[in-house]
Amino acid sequence: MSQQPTAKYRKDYRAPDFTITDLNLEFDLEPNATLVTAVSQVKRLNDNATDIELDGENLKLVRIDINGDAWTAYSEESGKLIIRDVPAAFTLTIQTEIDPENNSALEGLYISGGAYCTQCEAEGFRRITYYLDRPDVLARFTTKVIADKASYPYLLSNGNKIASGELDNGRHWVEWHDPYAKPSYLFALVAGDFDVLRDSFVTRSGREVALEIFVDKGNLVRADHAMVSLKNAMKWDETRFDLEYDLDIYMIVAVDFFNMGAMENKGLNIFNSKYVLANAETATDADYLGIEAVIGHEYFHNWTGNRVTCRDWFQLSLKEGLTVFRDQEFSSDLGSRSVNRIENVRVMRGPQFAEDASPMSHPIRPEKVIEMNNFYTLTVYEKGSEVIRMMHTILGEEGFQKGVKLYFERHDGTAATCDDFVQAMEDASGIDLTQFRRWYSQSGTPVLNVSSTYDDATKQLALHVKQHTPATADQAEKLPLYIPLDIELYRADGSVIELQRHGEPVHHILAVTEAEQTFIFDAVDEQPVISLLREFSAPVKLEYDYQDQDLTFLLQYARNDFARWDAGQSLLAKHIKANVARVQNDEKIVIPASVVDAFRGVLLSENTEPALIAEVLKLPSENEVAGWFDVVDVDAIHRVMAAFKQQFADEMVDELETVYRQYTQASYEISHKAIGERDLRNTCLSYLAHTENGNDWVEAQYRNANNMTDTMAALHAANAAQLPCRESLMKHFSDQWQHDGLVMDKWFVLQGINPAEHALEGVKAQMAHPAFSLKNPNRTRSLIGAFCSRNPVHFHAKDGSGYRFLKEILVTLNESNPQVASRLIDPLLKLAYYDTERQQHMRQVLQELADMDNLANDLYEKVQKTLEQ
Ligand code: B3K
Ligand code: ZN
Repeated sequence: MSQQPTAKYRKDYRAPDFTITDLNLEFDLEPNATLVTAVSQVKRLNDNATDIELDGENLKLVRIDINGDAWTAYSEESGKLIIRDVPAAFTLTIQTEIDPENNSALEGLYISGGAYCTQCEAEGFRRITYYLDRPDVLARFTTKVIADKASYPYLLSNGNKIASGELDNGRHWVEWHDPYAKPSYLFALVAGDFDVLRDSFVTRSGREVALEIFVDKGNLVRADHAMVSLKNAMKWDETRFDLEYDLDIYMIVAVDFFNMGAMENKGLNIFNSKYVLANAETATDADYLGIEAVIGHEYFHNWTGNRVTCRDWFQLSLKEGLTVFRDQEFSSDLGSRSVNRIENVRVMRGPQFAEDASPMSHPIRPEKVIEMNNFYTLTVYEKGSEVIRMMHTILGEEGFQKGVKLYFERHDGTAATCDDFVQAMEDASGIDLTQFRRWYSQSGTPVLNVSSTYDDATKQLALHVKQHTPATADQAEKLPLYIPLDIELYRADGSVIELQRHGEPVHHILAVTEAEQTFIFDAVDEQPVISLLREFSAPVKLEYDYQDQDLTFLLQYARNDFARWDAGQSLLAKHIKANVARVQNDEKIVIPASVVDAFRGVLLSENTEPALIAEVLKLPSENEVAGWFDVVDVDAIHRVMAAFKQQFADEMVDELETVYRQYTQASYEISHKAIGERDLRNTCLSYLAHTENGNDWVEAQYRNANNMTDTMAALHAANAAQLPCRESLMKHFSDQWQHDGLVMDKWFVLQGINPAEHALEGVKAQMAHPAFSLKNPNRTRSLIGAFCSRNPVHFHAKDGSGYRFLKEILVTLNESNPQVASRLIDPLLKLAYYDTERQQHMRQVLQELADMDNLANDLYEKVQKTLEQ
């Protein structure tokens, strides 16, 4: 390892010595030599400071002026420009030259498909100019963009357009002004030639906002759903959160080369085209829902992120946890609340719990960071949103909204902390959240152990609740948390027993605050069935000794859809775990008929929403199952999950066939009802594929499909069941779509998760496919990412071939795009959960990475933490 990167600690936060109130930027765009002129109005905040330290990376410094005169008292150090002996207030002009064309890291200013675009969060602005690149420096930006008019007719930046003009040699310019002071990470610039979808939105107070979506030429037909989603989001934020948009224009640009989903730059969102483009031929229902969620998410950031931003990057969850909560509520209000909840909980229990048990474990407000890009995690986002959701549960919608109002009253236009948010919630509601704040500082997944005793003589039920959080890689000591525990009691006839104590009603959300606590309920007239952790009221692992008959009862009778699904999951978990043990002891797999019958009951249930039936019938992923074990036996898990699929298919074949036929759809419609029905039908197909006539079912669906959802469901089924038609259908699809990378991503994923013996050879071969490129993050994630993170049996091949393959890819991406590399490496971090032989192979490739002399900080942080374990 060449040089040790330095870590930053939350406790070391210091207010800046200087601030910048106004920034005038000028970009003279050239692919290899863009000239950036940045004129800042600088003000000293700390009287003792004589030198100003600016951040900058990969920049060629052209000149520095202070108040119009050349300034020579400066030095350039790695990542810094230190200007000495500066006055208390001054105009600072810095000119730098950058090379967007060779910027393969996709951070700062780069070129995607012939258009210039930017990505500045978290610390990309320093690749554009030397600046105080930290979120607590808020300036008003004016940006002038100059470029060749024929190639780049659209020149965009944040705020409102204030001027434009023509220059000699075919160049033109446009100037933008953003009246809202913002940190540099929210800056954006786009220059290119696009098709534009235009619309408008009239806000509640009657202001008209122009809406513009910029897409690659020819893609206009795929932008409608994004526009509808945007208008829905604007309306929803007014209705539910009382928040209105604040500029005259809102622009979204879709680009093909993008490291993540999208970016909330003020007034000019830049999106991965995956989250903009959709029509029936090219996008699945999941894509449609993903677009709605991400368009909503970025729009909601305008208040939670942009109007109130983060004081420092340790506070990232202030904007991300809150905004994820808001986008989840948006999707739930527009679609099915229970299905949304189920999907979010799957992410928590699968990959988030795994992250919290890995060497990268961190609280939702991290304490120590080497590479900030490594902390855009499921913990900060999804667990962060669960923490907001718990406050919502504790305060109720009304109390929560009062808290949000107070938060904006206090902090609009400033950079705030997570604690500021909790304080507003506390002050608005009068509820003491002192202990609750530990959710911000404590990492790891708490375990909630519940047992119950029922006294038939006194008609009392006692719930004994114990909580503990196992030590994590980053933190040994854990304290009891404030855990809202949502419960319900049922009689054998399915009716609900009201909770009461000493004749008074008791709220169904219990406040668990101690390491051990007992809750007693009176007048419980019979031994009840207890529904626990309803709605996943806290991000914890629940332990309760459920009998099969309690779970089948809840699966059938619980009044709450989420609780029904959850009972089905617990029933599966019990029998999956037992069978993994059987396989390991060379015993036969046993799935009792009563378990299959319980699921058959749901499949045939007439008063259950089809979307919910589909969710109930989906088996947990092999990754989620892996998370239940201290030592993961990928092969045993795979065999058990295959056996469940096969037995469910064999024993329910008639019912699956009936339901599959029942939901045949004549035309394609994007409504939540139609999406749910398709999901059920395609879930049936995923089982039917494993039955005698599987090949016919799947092939017929593929041939008859009039939309991408049904096409992909057929391909998925053919791939998963390794049907004879797989080969020809895959070829047909690739011939049809090889010109379209976004569509081909779906096909690359199937190659990645191919269960066939030769999966790795297939993946390697597909890297030569004309539609594949390691330079494109979407392609890389689809093929390589799917293989490494969603094909456990082959990635974890005993001979270490999967690990060595990933290492080779990481060595390449380490130089070209370390952010993408750092996402791909995650499966290797879970090394401690595998057998000695696999651990040795994993350790070896990690060591080889550690020994590289140019390892990027992104990978360094993860490799080092894992090897240190
Ligand atoms: N705020 C951006 C994520 C930036 C990631 C930087 N590596 C998108 C979002 O969360 O909305
Ligand atoms: Zn976000």
